[in-house]
Amino acid sequence: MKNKTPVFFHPDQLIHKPMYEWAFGDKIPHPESTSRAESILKAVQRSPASFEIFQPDKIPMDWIHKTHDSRLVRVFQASQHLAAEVTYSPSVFPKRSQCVGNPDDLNQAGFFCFDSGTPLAKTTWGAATWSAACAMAAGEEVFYKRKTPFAYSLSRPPGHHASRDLFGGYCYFNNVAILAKRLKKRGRGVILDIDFHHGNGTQQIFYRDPSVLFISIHGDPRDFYPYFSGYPEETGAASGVGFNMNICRPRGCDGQEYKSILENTVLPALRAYDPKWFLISAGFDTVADDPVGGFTLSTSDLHEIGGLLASVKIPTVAVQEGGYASDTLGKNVVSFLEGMRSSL
Ligand code: SP5
Ligand code: ZN
Repeated sequence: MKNKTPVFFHPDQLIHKPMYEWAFGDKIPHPESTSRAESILKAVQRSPASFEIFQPDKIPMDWIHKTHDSRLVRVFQASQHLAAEVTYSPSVFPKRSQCVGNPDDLNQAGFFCFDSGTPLAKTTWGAATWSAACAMAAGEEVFYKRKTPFAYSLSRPPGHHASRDLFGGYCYFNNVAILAKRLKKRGRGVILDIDFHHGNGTQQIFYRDPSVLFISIHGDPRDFYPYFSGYPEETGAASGVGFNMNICRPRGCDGQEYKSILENTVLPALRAYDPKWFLISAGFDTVADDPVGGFTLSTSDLHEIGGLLASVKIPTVAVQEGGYASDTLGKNVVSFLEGMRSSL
């Protein structure tokens, strides 16, 4: 591709600073740090011939409400009343059948959340809405203004673990789902999730929907987060049966195996579906040196993977999800994006 690839980012995404997460009793430094986005930005800025960075416009709340329950949205609004220095991780997660949950009372935030790694803060609302705005702006460029066949949303905080009415997995709003809901008017489409973790939130949102094919490749949930979903038997419900595909691999899956999954399983399914749009939940916690994920992909594997995905020649937006090897994250993202550009 000769034209520059637009990249969307807003500086207020950096005001979100989760400090710690609780991991099975241990308090550990939070992996979803601001340095992740900074690493990506720096790497993108180093290739001015390939990329141009833009700030997104604010998005209407309607777009968020098409994906998320208004009570979940209220939890993040209530978080704006927290003191500036407070980060608040819910640690009581009641059984939903036994109570109602008050979204305006942060003591009850655990009702709307499924893990202890996703803290609330005064800044959550601002960062999460800008993160979603980046995905929407990237979509605007590709699918509405039709200026480019491909754009990248530097979304952070990430989104794919957030479902209609639950936050978790470092995710608040499901950025890729918010864009997909808008694109449904243009016909059917595919969301491919290449983050190391199962995209449980995205799966939930489109589970009964035959007009969105969701495919996720991830670490075996018997051993890896999110544990409770991501199994191959989860194929969709009601008229959505057959339009949800989970492909899981054990620890150690390498680039060669990953690429053969794409060539032999994912790309044929994608082409057969004949989508009008293509969204990639682009997580980079699949690389060997990632401190959270368990696969062993390399930077150059990501380049080839980008090339394979762009070979389908469908207008595409890649939305940033996970990826925690902060020193090399920027390089990995650019390698993937350059791989896509090379076959566009
Ligand atoms: C978007 C995304 O990738 N979310 C992943 C959430 C995974 N949370 C649980 C990870 C387990 C914590 N172990 C971290 C070890 C750090 N050395
Ligand atoms: Zn992940």
